[in-house]
Amino acid sequence: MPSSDAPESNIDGLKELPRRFEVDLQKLLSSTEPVSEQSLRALQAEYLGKSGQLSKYMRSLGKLPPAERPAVGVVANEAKDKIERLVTLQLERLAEAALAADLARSVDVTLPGHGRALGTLHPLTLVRREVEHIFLGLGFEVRTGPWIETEWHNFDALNTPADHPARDMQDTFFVDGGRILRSHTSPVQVRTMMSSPPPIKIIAPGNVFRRDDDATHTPMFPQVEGLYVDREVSFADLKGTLLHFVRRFFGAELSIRLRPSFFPFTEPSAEVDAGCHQCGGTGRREGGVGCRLCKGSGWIEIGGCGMVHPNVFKAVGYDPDQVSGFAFGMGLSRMAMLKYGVDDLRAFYENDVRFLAQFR
Ligand code: 2NL
Repeated sequence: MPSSDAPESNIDGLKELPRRFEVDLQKLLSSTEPVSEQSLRALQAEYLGKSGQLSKYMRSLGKLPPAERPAVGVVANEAKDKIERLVTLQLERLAEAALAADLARSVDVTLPGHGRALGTLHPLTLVRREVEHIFLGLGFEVRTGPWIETEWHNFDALNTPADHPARDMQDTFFVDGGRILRSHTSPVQVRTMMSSPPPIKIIAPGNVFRRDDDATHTPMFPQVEGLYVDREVSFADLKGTLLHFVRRFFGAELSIRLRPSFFPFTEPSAEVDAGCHQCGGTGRREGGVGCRLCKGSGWIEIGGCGMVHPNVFKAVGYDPDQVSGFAFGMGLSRMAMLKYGVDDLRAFYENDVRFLAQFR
């Protein structure tokens, strides 16, 4: 806020300049807004800047008789020095005030720190680890293998003929080079049997791929299969193993039910049901309403199983007259839905942290 109009080229006006600056400075300091380095510099520029007041005096210097010019120059320099000293003084005060405010801040060192929020394991990972843990306790080893497989390891070795519908383009993903995305983890067991002699006692957890995509199917889903091959392995061994697993995984009171079924790679074959955890196997909710989860049946299907087909043993070079074995397979997302009471499969694949953070 310069306090006058275009200055005269007179020495008195020039001498007045620092005092006028001081008046403006006082106005700035007493204004309600806090003084900043920026506002001080702006005021300084009004006086000493290129188009500031001092420059206007200097431009009119040329109109003076040459003899008077040096004296005016001296006054101009004094005015400039005075204003600069005033600005510097205020800047120093600003810095001191900032430091004092900083030092006056009190810090409560007893407050708790800002801990880092830890991530959580995905529910499907938790379920896979739990399944692995239970079978490790029964003497099974965990084996994994490639997602991209040959048709032979995924189908032919598993007694699944070339004209079987599962081998159709509609059902299986075919990739370049005549390979496929494995449709189950059975090829892991096939590879294990081909590379080592019996006995074999393994589970094969991992992702598998099928051309399905709707409310109850995703094109990729995690599975776990198990295989036990030795002399005289029986269907009773299979039942005992599955019952032990279901009771450790879902609850000690539950039973299992095996229903006759068909798989090309097992004979006989069965679907595995576990007692429904929602209604305790009764099929009814409170008030007599039918249980929504098991649709009133009291049973939930968790997978399939059977005795390894002799043709599978022949394909991997085992003698079906010397060994027998059982195998089973289950979908891990289904197991996770049942265990945690999740009613939509897609929740596992949407990566919504509000959902995922519940599994701590
Ligand atoms: C299901 C059914 C099953 C197998 C998988 C198998 C593996 C070999 C030999 C024989 Cl190497 N069988 N696996 C057997 C029966 C059922 O899975 O519903 N899975 C989700």
